Amino acid sequence: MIPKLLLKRFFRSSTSILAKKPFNKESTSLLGRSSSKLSIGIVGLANVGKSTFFQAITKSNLGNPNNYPFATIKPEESIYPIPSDRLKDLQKIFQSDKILTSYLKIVDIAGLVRNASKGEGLGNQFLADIQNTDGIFHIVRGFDDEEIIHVENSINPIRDLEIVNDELILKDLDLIESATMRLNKSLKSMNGEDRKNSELEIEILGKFEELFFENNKGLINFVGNFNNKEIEILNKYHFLTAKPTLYLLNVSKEDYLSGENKYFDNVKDWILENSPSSKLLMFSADHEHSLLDTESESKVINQMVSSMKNELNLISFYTCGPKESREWNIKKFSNIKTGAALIHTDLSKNFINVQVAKHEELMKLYKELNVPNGEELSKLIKWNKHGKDYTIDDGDVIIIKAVGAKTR
Ligand SMILES: Nc1nc2c(ncn2[C@@H]2O[C@H](COP(=O)(O)OP(=O)(O)OP(=O)(O)O)[C@@H](O)[C@H]2O)c(=O)[nH]1
Ligand SMILES: [Mg+2]
Repeated sequence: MIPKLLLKRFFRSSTSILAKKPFNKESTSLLGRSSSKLSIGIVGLANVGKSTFFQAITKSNLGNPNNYPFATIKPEESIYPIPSDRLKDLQKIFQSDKILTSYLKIVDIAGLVRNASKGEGLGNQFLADIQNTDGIFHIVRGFDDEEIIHVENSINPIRDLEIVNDELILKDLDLIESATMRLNKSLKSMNGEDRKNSELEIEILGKFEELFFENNKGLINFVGNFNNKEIEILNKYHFLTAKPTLYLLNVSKEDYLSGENKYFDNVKDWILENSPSSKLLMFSADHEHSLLDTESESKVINQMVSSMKNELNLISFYTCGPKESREWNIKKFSNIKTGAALIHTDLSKNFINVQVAKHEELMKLYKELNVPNGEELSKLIKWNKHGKDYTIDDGDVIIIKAVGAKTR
């Protein structure tokens, strides 16, 4: 398996497999888990500033920043409450006592080294830790500092990107190989529909494997061309390279504040070539860490999180009343009963109908009429009533009516 990939690397084909075998594009399935409680793993080579970043983003003392590789062993988790201007608006409109933000779970993961998939460094365990997350913040070292050990003994972000990319691909190839073996074994005792399904699964896994060999790129790059069945298989195996990834170049304070870094353009070009659907942001773990004790919101961290929320296909809806205004995250295209279940299972079970107003319309009306509060406003606006098949839209403010209960 591994030599084949490396061989392909030397003879990297310029013609993509997609050009030869177009996929059947009819996709409506979304990549990733349908849960709204998603987690983002911080991934990168050992000792590049992952834990420093983790502490900064979660404003916690968890994690274990230290100037030696493999300071982090077990994954550490913390919650990042997502700041929301919409919530602040809604609190004003509905005169809510408090606001409750939505959040993302952030996970600090042990560092990778070259040949991690073959057991080097901390071995294979943290590749499994990455597998358990829904998205990746991929941290790349872009600061020079002789005091800070680099596991490859020099600063070269492109080499580092290639190492991590290869290790994630190799892990996915392992997953494909073991799944294919397992499926082939069980085929012997199968017939009918089950057999057909397993054969199709083996075929799709083979297609994924070929994509790796032909392109040496993560599966996320091909998602737009996959059909529903292929997305289903992609989701079933939690492939590492199918996770939405945001690349974060960790630079010195000075570079961050001046907005210039000598590695940035090359890193951007590498991402364009190898993961064109991913974004790159420059930040300084050191700088963000030094803001830990201040109240100030970090613009770059907010940018990272909202970008990731987007990549994860999450949208937000709101429940508002005098007690609280609350933001809920949910996967795009979810229906109202799924949304109701997030609030309370009974609301979903006993659902009667939902009344919906849009945040933007509420805000417009609020400004135009200059009415003092939401109770008055709710008499003036038209709440649109919908049944159980309603698809939640980003920015919906909702009131659910259920047998024996009502939100707000
Ligand atoms: N100069 C400088 N040092 C940094 C920066 N970010 C992190 N460091 C230092 O780099 C060392 C490693 O940081 P960590 O946050 O522990 O790195 P890590 O990626 O979590 O490391 P492992 O868990 O061992 O993989 C620490 O001594 C940090 O203080 C930075 O932006 N500039
Ligand atoms: Mg660490």
